[in-house]
Amino acid sequence: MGVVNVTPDSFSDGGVNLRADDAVSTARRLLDEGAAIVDIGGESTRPGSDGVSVDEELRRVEPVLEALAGAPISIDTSKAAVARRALAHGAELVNDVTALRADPELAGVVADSGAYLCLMHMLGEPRTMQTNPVYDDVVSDVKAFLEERLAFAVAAGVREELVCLDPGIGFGKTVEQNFELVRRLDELVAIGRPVLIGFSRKSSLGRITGDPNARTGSLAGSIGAAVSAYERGATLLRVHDVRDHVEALAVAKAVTAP
Ligand code: HH2
Repeated sequence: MGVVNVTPDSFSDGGVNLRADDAVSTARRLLDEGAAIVDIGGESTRPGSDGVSVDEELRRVEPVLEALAGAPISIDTSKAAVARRALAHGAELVNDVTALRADPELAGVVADSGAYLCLMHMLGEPRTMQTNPVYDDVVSDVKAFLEERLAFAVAAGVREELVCLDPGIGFGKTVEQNFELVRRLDELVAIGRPVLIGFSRKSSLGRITGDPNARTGSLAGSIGAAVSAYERGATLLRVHDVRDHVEALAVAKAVTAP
C-alpha cells in the first residue's frame, strides 16, 4: 500500500502532495512502482495533530480521487462523509485509524458499499496519544481491541472477509511497544484476518538507530521493519517508498516462500 498524504502537515511528506496534481502524479508513480493500492489521506494523524473539518478534508482529497478514477484506491479517513464520496469515486478500501469509533455513520457506509475495511488500533487520540501510553500487555490488549472492533464491524453488516487489522504502529505506543507488536505479530495474525503494518518512516525507527529525538525514520530502517513484519505474517505494508519496499520484499519472499 503506497501512501499519499494530501496534507500540509503529515509527519514525513507534509506539503509534498498538497496540490492535487502532485498527489495524482505521486499516486500514479507508486502504482507504477508496484503498489497494489494507494492510500489517499486528507488529514494528518501524526502525534499532536488536530483534526480537520469534513469540508477541508474533501477539498483536499476529492480532486485527487476524481483524477484517479479506475485506479486501486484506499481512502484514509474516519469520516463517513469523506468515505461516501471516495467510494462514489471508486475507492475499494476504507482505512479508518479509529476503527469505526469516531463517526457512528461510517460502519453503515462501508457495509452498504461492500468495500474493504482496515481497522486500526489507537490508544487515545492523535493530540495526546504519545503521552505515557500504558498497557497491561501491549500485544494482548491490542489483540482484544481488534477482535472487539472486528465483531462490531461484522455486527454492523461489514463482511468479515473484507476486513484487515492493524496494530497501529506509533498510535499511542512507546518505541519498545511498537517493536514488541511486530516481534509478536503471530498473535495478531492468529485472529484470522490479514494484518497491515505501517512502520514506514516512523520516528521509532530513527530512535533505535541513534537519534533519541528523531521525528522520522530512514528508508533503510523502514525496509528493515517491513521485512521483519512480512516474515512474521503481515499481509499488507503501508509505505511511502514503494519501489524500494517492493524490491526488498521480493527478496525476502524468495527466501521465505520461493
Ligand atoms: N499511519 C499513518 C496514517 N494512517 N493507517 C493505517 N492503517 N496504519 C498506519 O500505521 C497509519 C495509517 C501515519 O502515517 P502518515 O500517513 O505518513 O502520516 P500522517 O498521519 O502525519 O499524515
